[in-house]
Amino acid sequence: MKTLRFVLGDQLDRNIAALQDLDPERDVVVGAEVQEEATYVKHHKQKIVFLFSAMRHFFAKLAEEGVTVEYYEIGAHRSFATALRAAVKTHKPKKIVVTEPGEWRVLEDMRTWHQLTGVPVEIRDDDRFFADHADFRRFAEGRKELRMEFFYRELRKRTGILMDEDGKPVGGEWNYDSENRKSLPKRFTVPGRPEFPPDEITQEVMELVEDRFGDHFGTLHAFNWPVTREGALEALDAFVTTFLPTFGDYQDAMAVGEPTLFHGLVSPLINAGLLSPKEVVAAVEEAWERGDVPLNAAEGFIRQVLGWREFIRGVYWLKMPQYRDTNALNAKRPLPEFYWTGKTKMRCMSEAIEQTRDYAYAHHIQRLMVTGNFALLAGISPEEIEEWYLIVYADAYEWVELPNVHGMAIFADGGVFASKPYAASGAYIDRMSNYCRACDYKVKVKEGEDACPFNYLYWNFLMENEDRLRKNRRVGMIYRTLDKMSDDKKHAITQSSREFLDEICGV
Ligand code: FAD
Ligand code: DLZ
Ligand code: SF4
Repeated sequence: MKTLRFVLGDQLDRNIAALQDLDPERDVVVGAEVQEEATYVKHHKQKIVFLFSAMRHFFAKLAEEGVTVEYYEIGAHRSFATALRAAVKTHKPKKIVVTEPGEWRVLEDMRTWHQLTGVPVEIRDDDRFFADHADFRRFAEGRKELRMEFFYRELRKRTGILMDEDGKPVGGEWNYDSENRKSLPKRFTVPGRPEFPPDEITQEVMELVEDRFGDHFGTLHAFNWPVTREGALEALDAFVTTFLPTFGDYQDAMAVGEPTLFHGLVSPLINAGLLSPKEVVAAVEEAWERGDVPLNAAEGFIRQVLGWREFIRGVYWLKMPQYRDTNALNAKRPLPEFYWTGKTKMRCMSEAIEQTRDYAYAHHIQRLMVTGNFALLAGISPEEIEEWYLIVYADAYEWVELPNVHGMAIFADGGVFASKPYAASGAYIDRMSNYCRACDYKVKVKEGEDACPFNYLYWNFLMENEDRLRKNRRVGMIYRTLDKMSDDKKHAITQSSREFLDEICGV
């Protein structure tokens, strides 16, 4: 029976569910660059170049294998649905097979494809993940609070990853988080990354992206993402060999002019299918078994992929579609213009935003404790800040972006999985970076013109959200400090916050 297998741009894995029983003699594999996907938000130019180029390489390789490929370049079709209809008309398949998409919006669309084409559509589970939806539902059932740590332990036990033979976690602890928070020494060097100069295909895509999506955020001059399976494996190998040994210690650190430090830079590659999360975790575990990397590095990294990545996906599919509509802290301020330009005197913010513009990348602590923390403290509307995160990173897809922003960074879900908002004053950023030494603001000053805005916005946030947060067990302590503050000091905080927010947001 002739089957049409539709593979999306973030499913570029030769073993993706929809291709597992591919009959190269009879079937046709379809891929499509479509206007709707490229513009439903105005993705960073690097994200589109990365994905279109990776798609073109992936489908060309399938064709080299002798598979019949129908690949539509951008311009041919507006949407997945129109591309699919055209492919059905040309190839007249008896059946369509797809892998479930990463986003709710696309799943809803997919569910109409049978009616649209008149051909039965089989939607297969995406088995690239360690856990499926049922696993997470079972985990969540009956729990008042969802915590990553417990899901992570379940997956460790089930997979045997970093487990002793007697069923105990290696090293005796489940989690070495407390050994992942060193600040950087005064002098340190970050090794060079492998280079992936744009080949002919990537160059062509770069031109068309400038031409068609020239008004999108971001620059292309520093584009250095691998766009093939071979390139992705080279990047993984370089990470494990050169960066992973130091990753554990400095996972939460930040430094001026150092956009990537010792991080993996693998999320766009994993999310698009060029690397499988299972092989990435295996490579890291093997490096630890060989004695090449310390346990705090291996566990710290594996916790991110086996723990956070799986857990975040679970939350997304458990809670969607209502999840994105909550606004627990009633945050309404518009996104300040400097999120697009980087033009702000706050050095931590300008560093994070400018590197995001140039590399479509910022690491976790920059996303959470700099741009995310600022949005939380300033009360930026969830819709606006979520769209920003979905636009600006090469790894951004709603399934992973939304819980990270809505739940973790801005607490708009009211604490579905975070026990308290990740709110922090300038002292945290000062401890974890050298940004403050290079900033026009003074991190030790609490209010007034020279004061670090994170300082007064922190207390202002607690005052603005007192009704909601005072009863939170983990925040309650901080309110006791606030209770001891003089009225004059509180007034000065409110005044500084009002003037600052008025200037940057207009409210
Ligand atoms: P490393 O620091 O080397 O970490 C290793 C891997 O762990 C990552 O590649 C990623 O696959 C996984 N990982 C780590 N933390 C998380 C997490 N919280 N959720 C899911 N996976 C995680 N990640 C995305 O892939 N797409 C997003 O759109 C995204 N948006 C985020 C928004 C906010 C506000 C925050 C706080 C985090 C977000 N993350 C997102 C998670 C994390 O910041 C990125 O995965 C990470 O920075 C990618 O860089 P890396 O590969 O160098 O990661
Ligand atoms: C992100 C993206 C972009 C920019 N363009 C395409 C595209 O043209 N064709 C495609 O198949 N996929 C694209 N993607 C990825 C999809 O948006 C992604 O598959 C869905 O969001 C589901 O995760
Ligand atoms: Fe950021 Fe405040 Fe430090 Fe400046 S002083 S870098 S605004 S935390």
